[in-house]
Amino acid sequence: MLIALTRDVSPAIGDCELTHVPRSRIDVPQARQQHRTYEECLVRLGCQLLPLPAEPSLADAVFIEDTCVVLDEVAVITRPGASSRRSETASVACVLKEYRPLHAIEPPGTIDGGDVLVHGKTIHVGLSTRTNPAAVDQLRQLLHPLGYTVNPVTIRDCLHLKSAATLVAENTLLVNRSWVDVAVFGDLHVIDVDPSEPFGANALAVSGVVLYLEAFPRTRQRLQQAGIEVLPVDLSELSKAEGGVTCCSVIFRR
Ligand code: CIR
Repeated sequence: MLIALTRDVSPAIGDCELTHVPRSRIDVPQARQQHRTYEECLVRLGCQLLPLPAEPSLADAVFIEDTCVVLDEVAVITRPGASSRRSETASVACVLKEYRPLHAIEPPGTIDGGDVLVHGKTIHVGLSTRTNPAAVDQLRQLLHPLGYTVNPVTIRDCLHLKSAATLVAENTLLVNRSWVDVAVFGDLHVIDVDPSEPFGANALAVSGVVLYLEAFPRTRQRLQQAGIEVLPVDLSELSKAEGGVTCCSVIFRR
């Protein structure tokens, strides 16, 4: 059984952090509706929803992926790179302690879950404006005894590693090569985003289906041509806050 941890959209989302997109007005009721539809998709794909209430004063709290890394053996509570987001983790730790032994990244480490790409026992970690080498070292010390290899990855011109690359099948990555060098992933099979859709590398594979933004039809076609089943979802309002499909949930085995 898969659990999908989510958090409702904050009424303050208009004050979100922005790095690579210009600020534009976010329609909060519409963002909420799109988020609910996203949650319904996760339920359709077999997840049991674990929804947290909105954090009225934490603009970015809907992007719950950034607060933790949940593995089969343990959960690691992150220390988000944006100081405005650090208070998001307490409520997540409270819930996750019921499911996993907890660890936490300590200062001076900073890391966002959006930079953490888990592939079996290999954990690729993007060195971004949010994630620093101190956090990578801590992650390695915590997870090496459990048999994980932590691989720091250089990225450029994007927010997180998972803006540049996500897993769409067991050994297949969807990638924007302008933002990450694919050689760092070893011999994984690669599907490139359509050049006209640079933000299209963020996809969420659940139960053999890929949840994917409606906004990127050309890349979606590439996925489908590769035999991948795609479930399109509209998160246009959350995209204005620089969010995608991975960042609105944390999915883990019960
Ligand atoms: C931020 O800048 O932190 C938010 N506005 C967007 C975070 C998106 N997170 C993600 O893709 N993992």
